[in-house]
Amino acid sequence: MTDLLAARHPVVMGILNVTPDSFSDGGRYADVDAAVAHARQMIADGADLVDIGGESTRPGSARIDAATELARVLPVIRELAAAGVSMSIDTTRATVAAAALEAGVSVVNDVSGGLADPDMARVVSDAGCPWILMHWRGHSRRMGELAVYDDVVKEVCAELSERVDAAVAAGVARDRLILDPGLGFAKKAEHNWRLSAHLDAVVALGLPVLVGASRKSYLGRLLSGPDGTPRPPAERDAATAATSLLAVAAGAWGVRVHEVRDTVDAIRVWQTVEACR
Ligand code: PMM
Repeated sequence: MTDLLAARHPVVMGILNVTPDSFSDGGRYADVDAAVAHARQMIADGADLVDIGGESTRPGSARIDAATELARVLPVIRELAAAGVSMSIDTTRATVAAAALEAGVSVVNDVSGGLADPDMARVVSDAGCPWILMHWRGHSRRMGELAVYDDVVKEVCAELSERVDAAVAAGVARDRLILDPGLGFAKKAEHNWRLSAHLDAVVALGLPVLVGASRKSYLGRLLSGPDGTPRPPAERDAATAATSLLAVAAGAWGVRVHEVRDTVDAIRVWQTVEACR
């Protein structure tokens, strides 16, 4: 997994939500066999790692307890570890991260950037694993009211830098950190678009940057039909591939997507054109 950070990029992370209620794939992979089969398909489609989440972060969603989160993710992690699949754990809880690392996960994807659980830095520094710090202002219930910015790009960069400083102060090696602007988290559509347009500012912070636009509601709104109905999540994959490719072209280290093949294909086209320059 060290290789993943040092060498190969762009990295494509396939999303596996083993939740009954995630906005796009909630309920589809709650069963272990279905989850494992989908993870294997994403790897076959070109994913470099599978991001496993047991708690929905959908705006407005209620929290579950750690035992429920663990009961959802651990059986899937164990099976995928046995199959040699690279995985990250999408959690804000240190206990869940520690158990997932123990079970075979090699990256911690923390949408709270270390803010939700003061123990997370210790778990990550003990493991020496990569830690994705996403820009976050509060749990899903309060996300809407926190989407207030004068200059979203500057503020996201400043708040991410604070999280990096806190992680390093807590003993985590800087070269283990990956940043994520947190599209859709305490952000309105206009904030997401501005962050996409100015991703170079996040990249300029000097750490690998992951971008997760996949199927998010602002894409659905962009693609609304004539009656104003947002395009449903499963029909946002072309827009996801376009947004992900723009991120990679702007210097992102990796992208997090539900439908892996479209994005992998788009990246291959881009790489081929780049190789001709
Ligand atoms: N988005 C979601 C969940 N986890 N993790 C990172 N690092 N970045 C994201 O943008 C992100 C995430 C919400 O989307 P989902 O419900 O489809 O997983």
